[in-house]
Amino acid sequence: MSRNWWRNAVIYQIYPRSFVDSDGNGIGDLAGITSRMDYLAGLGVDAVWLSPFYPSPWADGGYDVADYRDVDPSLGTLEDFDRLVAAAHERDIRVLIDIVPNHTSDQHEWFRQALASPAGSPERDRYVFRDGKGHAGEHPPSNWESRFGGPAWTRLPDGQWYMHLFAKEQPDLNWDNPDVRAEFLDILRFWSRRGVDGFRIDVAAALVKDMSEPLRDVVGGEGTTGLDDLAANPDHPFLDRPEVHDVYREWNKVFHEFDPPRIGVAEAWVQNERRVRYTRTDELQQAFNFEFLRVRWDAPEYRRVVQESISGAKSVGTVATWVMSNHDVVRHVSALGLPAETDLRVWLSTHGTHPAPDLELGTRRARAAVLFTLGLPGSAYVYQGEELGLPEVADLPVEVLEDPKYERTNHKEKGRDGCRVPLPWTRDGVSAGFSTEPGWLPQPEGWGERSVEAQEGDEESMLELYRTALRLRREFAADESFEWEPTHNTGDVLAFRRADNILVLVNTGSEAVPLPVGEVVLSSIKLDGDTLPGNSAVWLRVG
Ligand code: TEU
Repeated sequence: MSRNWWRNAVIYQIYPRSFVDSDGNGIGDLAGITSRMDYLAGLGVDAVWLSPFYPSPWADGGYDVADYRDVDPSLGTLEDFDRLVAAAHERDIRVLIDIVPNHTSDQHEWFRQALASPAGSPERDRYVFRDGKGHAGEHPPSNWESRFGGPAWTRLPDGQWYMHLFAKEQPDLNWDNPDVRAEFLDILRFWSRRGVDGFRIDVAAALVKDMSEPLRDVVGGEGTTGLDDLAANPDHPFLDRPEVHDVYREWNKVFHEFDPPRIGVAEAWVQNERRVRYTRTDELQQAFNFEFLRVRWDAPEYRRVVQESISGAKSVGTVATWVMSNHDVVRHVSALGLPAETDLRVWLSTHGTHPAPDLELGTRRARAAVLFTLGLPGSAYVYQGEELGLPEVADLPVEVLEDPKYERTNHKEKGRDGCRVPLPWTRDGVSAGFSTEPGWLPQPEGWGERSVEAQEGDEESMLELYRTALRLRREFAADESFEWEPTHNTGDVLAFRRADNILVLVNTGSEAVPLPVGEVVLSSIKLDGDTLPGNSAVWLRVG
């Protein structure tokens, strides 16, 4: 197995509860994933990344882990996991798993012990406990806020407060505590020995906090864990501390105890120049590049992002990564069908009705987007269902919502359930082939028309476009060269060369532009004549 497989890999994100259900409980599971390994191989992905499948009370979709060395009974067993890995490896598909080191579930053994132990005890020191401010300690120790809304501190009956950057069921670990550090090294070894090829590291930038007393408040009120705060607070008390890199230097050593070395992918919502530090040669291998989620369908913006991402990655010897969707954001078919200035959170709170997304336009752009991102050098991430062109299900009835964001924001934000609706596999059936039962989230009317069955063999379908693009990409992906093509790379058109003879063109404008001379390898739309229509993309073989 090549040691550098990840440098040009297409990595497919599986949200296990919504992929496919093998045992009829309405919840997707590991055996379900194994049963679709041929589908994944046929799609042509190099690796899968599994979102958490560990025992969990599911207060945050499994990102609240109660036991890092097991499988939640509703999703299977460790033996099922081993079978999944074996089935993937037989087909040359690597397996990455999600590791959640910033916080545990409040049902984790350690947190239960902490609750049962007094203030100042070693059990509490594994988490972030503090006395409150005010004369009876009735105020939180600092102004830090939870990412899901409200204070990042919850008070216990004994008067102490504990910190949680996310839901109160997700207490933050104390990364200054040696037990915590040792525990995660051991967890990495546990899964590496089971054959896992790498890890996606949740909230990678927030592990280490500056807890020197008195705790520093974050400057600027609401939403204090975002990127903007890093701009306002470059020396932020809990985001992107320099000390967090020591953690990844230790992890890197563990990765190299295995052959081939395991890899780590940082989920770090920080600016480009800060993010690249996570991928220095003695740390992690990749970091998600979320810039495409922040700028929408605009060639000049994309040009800037591509330029910065590629040169940033190069400066530390790694490759850029490209992300259009994941389990936390509005599905991009919908996002790209909305006016660019739409605030997607506000849009969600209108149940997706205001403004109404133009799904035809969104789909057309999503087809171009996949030729764009798969045409770029580096590693691309595909979120399950985007290959089917699934839109966001923004009108889920509020009773079924599970995302803690909905409650924590007092129903102001509808949350992330709409991109987690179970996949449609067949035209018919109670849950379009996802399960023999209704899925854990309801699928909208007509979901089966977007299924794998409905698209397979249809040349015009999103699924067949992804399959063809993934197959053809292998011709040039290993060659990391990238060059802008100056004569065409202007205005609404992005134009770049790969591997000397592949020219990628993306037209984000609405007007057709002249098509350069070359042989069409693949286009996002049927081409007639010698122009590239608006909102489309093409790969050309040129001299
Ligand atoms: O997300 C981290 C994170 O910061 C997100 O809140 C992100 O900023 C937001 O969703 C963008 O809209 C990770 C996981 O991907 C997410 O599912 C978890 O809820 C979170 O960590 C806590 O573990």
